[in-house]
Amino acid sequence: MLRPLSEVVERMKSAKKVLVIGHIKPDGDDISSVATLVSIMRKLGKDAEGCIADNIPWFYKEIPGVSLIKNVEDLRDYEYDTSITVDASEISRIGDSVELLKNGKPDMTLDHHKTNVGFGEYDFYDSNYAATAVIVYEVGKMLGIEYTPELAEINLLGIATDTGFFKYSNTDQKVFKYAAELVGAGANIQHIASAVLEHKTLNEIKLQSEMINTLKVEEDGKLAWAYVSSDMFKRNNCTDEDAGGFVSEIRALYGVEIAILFIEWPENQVNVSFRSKNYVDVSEIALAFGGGGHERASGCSCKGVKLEDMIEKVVSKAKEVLKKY
Ligand SMILES: [Mn+2]
Repeated sequence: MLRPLSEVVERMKSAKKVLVIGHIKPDGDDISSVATLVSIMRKLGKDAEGCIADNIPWFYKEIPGVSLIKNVEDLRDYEYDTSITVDASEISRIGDSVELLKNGKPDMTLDHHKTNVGFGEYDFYDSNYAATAVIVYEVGKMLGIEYTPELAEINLLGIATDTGFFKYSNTDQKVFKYAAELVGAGANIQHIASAVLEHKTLNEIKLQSEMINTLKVEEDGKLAWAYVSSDMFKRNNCTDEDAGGFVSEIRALYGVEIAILFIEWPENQVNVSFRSKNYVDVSEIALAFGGGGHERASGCSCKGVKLEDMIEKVVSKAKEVLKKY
C-alpha cells in the first residue's frame, strides 16, 4: 500500500534485522540502492544484508560497498524481521530472491518506476524521482545518517547512472543538489564514471560493430532498431552484459525518437530494451509484452520465442504507438 515516505522511514526505525533486495539484471541504480540502504541500516546499529539474485557486472565492483551484496544461497539462513525491495516495479523483478520472503511479499518497497503497482505492506513509489538512489538518499537524510566518502560514492553511483551521468530528461534540480551534497561528502564522480563508462573490451566493440550491421531505420527516421543474436554473442565470446550500452548508441542517431534493441539471450529468450528521445512513452510498448519501466526507458523479456517473430511483433507495436503522437 502506497504511503508517505516518512511513514515508511518510521517503520524502518523499528526493524532490528533487515534484508534489502534488489532486482535481476541489476543496473547501477539497483546495486547502489541495495548497498546504500544496507550501509544506512548498519550505521543505525541494525543487522542488515543485501541480496541480488543475479550476476553483478564485474565493473561495478570497483565502487566501494558493492562487494557486500550477497546472493540467495548466502542468505537462506538469515533470520531477518524486515524485508525491503528497492528499484523493483513488481515482485517478479526480484527473481529467486522471492524464496527468501515470508508470505511471498516484502514488508517495504522503495521504487521510482512509472509502472509500479505497490506489492509490499509499506510502499513508497513515485516516478518523479530520477532514481531509487535519490529516494534512498532522502531516507538517509530523514534518519540523520552521517555520510562517509565510501557511502557517498555508492549512493551517487545510482543517481549518476539512472540519469545517464546527468543528461537524461529526469535530471532535475534535486538530482544536482543531492549529487553536490554527495560530492561534498567525498564521493568521486570521476571514479564512478571511469568504472561504469570506460571498461569496454575489444570483444565488446566487435560485438557492437555486428549489432550496427543489423540496424534498420523506419518511419521517416523516427524508429530505429537492431539486434544481437545468441550466435553473435558466441562468435565474439561475449554475454548479454556486454551489450548493456548498445541501445543508447541507437538512440544517438539524429532524428530518432524510438530506439529498440533486441537481445537473444539465452537462446530461447528475447530481451528487448526501449528508449525514446523526446516525447514517446515507451513504457506502453514494454507493457504490451509483459514488461515495464519509464517513459524514456523501458524493457521486456519473452521466453520461448523466436528472434524474428519477436522483432516483427514489437516493431509493429512500436509503429502503432508512434502514430499516436
Ligand atoms: Mn532505477
